[in-house]
Amino acid sequence: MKKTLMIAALIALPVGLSGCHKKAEAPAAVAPKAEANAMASMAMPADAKMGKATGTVIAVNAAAGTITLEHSAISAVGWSAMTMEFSAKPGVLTGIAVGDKVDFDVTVTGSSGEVTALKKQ
Ligand SMILES: [Cu+2]
Repeated sequence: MKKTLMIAALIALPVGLSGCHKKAEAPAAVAPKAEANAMASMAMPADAKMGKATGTVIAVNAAAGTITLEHSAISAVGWSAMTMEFSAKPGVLTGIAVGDKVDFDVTVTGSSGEVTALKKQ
């Protein structure tokens, strides 16, 4: 019994990581299969999805490899428009400054996104 509880806690851990796209109706860590299918349109932690969007650069941290973007809706990953921080692939932040309007590609895993390509408009 104790072992089962520990496994459940380990499974639940990644789901609890911070992310701006956490939804109020977030699924339980272990959802019944039928319920999981019904939620196929939601971003699931194990599913990496790719999307494209436009945005305005709010902040750049080249040392940390992060960029904050006020981005448009990204329908491919089910995100609405908002301002959030992304991690960025090495190199994509070169020449990018606060205030730039950009087109970017993003890979979303769970509730976090990584900018894989970025180009000024
Ligand atoms: Cu966002």
